[in-house]
Amino acid sequence: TALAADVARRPVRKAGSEASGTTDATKLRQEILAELTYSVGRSPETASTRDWFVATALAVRDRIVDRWLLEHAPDHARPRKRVYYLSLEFLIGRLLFDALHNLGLTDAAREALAGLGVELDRVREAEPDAALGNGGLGRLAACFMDSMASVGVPAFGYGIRYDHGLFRQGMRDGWQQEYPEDWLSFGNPWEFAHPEIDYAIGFGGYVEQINSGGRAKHVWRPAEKVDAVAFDIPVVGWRGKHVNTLRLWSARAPDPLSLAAFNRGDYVGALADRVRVESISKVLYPSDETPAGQELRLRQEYFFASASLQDLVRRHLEEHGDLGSLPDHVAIQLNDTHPAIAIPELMRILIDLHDVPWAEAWLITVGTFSYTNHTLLPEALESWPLPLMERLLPRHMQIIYMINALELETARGKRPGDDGLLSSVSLIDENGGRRVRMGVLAFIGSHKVNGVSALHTDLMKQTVFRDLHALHPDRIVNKTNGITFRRWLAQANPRLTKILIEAVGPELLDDPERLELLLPMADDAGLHDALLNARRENKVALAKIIAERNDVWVDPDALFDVQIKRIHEYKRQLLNILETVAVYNAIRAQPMRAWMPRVKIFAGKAAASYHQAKLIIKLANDVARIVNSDPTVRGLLKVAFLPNYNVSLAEAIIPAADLSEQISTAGTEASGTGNMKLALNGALTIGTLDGANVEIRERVGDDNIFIFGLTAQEVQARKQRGFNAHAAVEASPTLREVLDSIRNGVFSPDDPSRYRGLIDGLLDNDVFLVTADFDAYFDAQRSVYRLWRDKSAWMSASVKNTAQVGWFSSDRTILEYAKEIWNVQPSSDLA
Ligand code: B1N
Repeated sequence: TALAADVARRPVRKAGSEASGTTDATKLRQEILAELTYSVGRSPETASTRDWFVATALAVRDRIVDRWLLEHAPDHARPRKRVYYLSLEFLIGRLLFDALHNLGLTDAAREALAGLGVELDRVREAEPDAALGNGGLGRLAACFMDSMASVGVPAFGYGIRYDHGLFRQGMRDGWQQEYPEDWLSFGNPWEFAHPEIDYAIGFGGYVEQINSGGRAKHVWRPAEKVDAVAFDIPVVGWRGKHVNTLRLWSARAPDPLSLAAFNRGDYVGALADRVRVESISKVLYPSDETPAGQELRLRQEYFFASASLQDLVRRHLEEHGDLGSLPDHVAIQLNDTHPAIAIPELMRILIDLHDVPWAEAWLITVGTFSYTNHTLLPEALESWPLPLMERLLPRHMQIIYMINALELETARGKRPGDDGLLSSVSLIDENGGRRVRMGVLAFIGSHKVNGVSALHTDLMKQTVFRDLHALHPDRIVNKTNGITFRRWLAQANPRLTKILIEAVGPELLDDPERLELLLPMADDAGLHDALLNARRENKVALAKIIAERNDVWVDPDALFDVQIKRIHEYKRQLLNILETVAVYNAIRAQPMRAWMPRVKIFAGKAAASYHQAKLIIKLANDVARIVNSDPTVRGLLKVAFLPNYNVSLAEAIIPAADLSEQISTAGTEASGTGNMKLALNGALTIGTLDGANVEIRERVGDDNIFIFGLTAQEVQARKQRGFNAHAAVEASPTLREVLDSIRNGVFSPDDPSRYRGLIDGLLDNDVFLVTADFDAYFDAQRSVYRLWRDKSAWMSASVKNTAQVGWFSSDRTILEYAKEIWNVQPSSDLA
């Protein structure tokens, strides 16, 4: 088209060439001013920090758009195979520094704004966090978007544009309070609304069988329709070479209001339908590895899966004409089972709408999809009641039955007479109310299924997917998670980054494995000094945040011991609190010993309905209040639970951490990614042999990590034997004293019985083996102290951590997916 040709001819603005530093700043300054004037409608004299943020974001966005349009121009070149990353969560956080850093414009923007009397760092803080995710799973999707654009994998991320992201966490009296989050209230300068890109999404109704030329055809007649409208966020990769798209769907009612009701004077009723329909994209489910289970959640899943499939099928037909070649040009990655309904949806599109025969449709489907599993916790495995599925998605349910029948037939052929196998690989769970198992659906509808760390992938094969693995032995593969170093090193920790670049060269930014060049300098006193200074500045900055938010003063020279992640029993924040109390008791018993000053820092949200997790938050806050105000302790031990953990707070805590707590019960944490971020920034890990900790240890070496506790195998064996917490407590006087003091109300004098249930429950049924691992953990913490005393030994271990975790870059992870799952060529591989 003429437009496309015009776009292709347009010169692409150069991003951040080093030589043009000042001119870049001058130009950017003019562009920011123009945006402030003509897009925001403000003068520099009256502009608020938020106005400056919007103007800056718009100016930076303009620089991304030319390249974006060019890459998406229909006649740009033969389109390469594309990846579609389907995820109910994208925990992207703030975007300004991502864009500036990747375009090489951070310094220019600082200078440009300074020239306008505005400080870039204040502008940065004016951006709300996009918290469209709960934790690791959502943040992984965000890191992957950055890496796909950086290594040049053409990709779309597909998700939901929630009006309200994860709730804001407040504390009242030490109890978590949930408040609505409102990231869109001042608009979103990064997004492009595309009201013209919309798809009808059906729900309910019935399936009609019609005879079409002697063949039975199924036509789904939904009772209800919702429109899915596209909002696009451009995702620019490192050095601005590629721009991908994050396309988020928003629900819109086909009929905005009932005029009949309105004219009757029923103003609420006039909008009722619209409110109900649009509730689909209202709010993110805050449950993380705890079941959501409600109908609205299933509606969200189908809504975004269907919109995304309609969109990519339309694009494919425009470009290639027929659907038989779909697997050659399209790879769809399912981020957990949340979008797994896309599998029967593609089958429906192929069979019902495009008359593809079943067998061919199934080959196309399996060739196109792949699925990532993120958890083995039984309560987190999705399944939907049959009656709900039949009511909401009657045609999909028919297709699921058919898939199941054919799969069971194959299984029977391979293992005649093995009924146990048949019931375990069935799509329908017959125990306790019939339900559709989304994990089985995702598994059999995919050509590859991956776990997120080596240990997790092994456990998948041995436990949840044991029988499916036996039937499809080549399907399960491992793809150990990764993190984008651009955000988690360069942007979050500029002080450390500067030192690292001085030590190993600026090529580090393109190739993180160059960090290994640090190894020969691991004992260099000059390097240690530089690193200590940088770390201390980061700790002073964090101490300021702790003072502001918690009204607690902490000593930047103390050991900062951090556990930051969702609050969950399997992650064992409780184990950490018990050790804190043990140290407290020890200080009180011998106040005059030479105690190492230490700060225990916690942050994380609990699912609103997860009472035990919320009680653990309260306990951390109760312990903090008693310990922090005890004159005997004299500040040698401080405890701070920082409220409202999010991506931005993580960016402040991680560069200031000395010790990283990764202490989940072995076999429960699929991978972890905070563990990687902290090790990269030079914190030493205290952790179990769980998830990616295992691979971190392999890389940094046993001497530079504090590993303790039962292994996954031992945990399994202990549970089989029937673990008795009472015996473990009897064997440990320290633990006994700790549990007694909490149980008896030492930390809850206002309500002495507050923790009786918690402690009795632990003794009764210690599901996550907190008591079994306590002594080993306590001892490991003593080894931490011994190393901390020797500053140069500690710093040497810290350098060896940073130096040897380059492999955990999400660029590496994405290159593995591209090669072994998606069969796409990253442009960084192209000649
Ligand atoms: O996914 C991360 C891993 O690093 C973590 O170990 C893992 O716990 C996390 C239901 C989940 N697993 N499952 C979820 C999230 C939301 C939800 O509604 C489950 N999150 C993980 C990345 O691989």
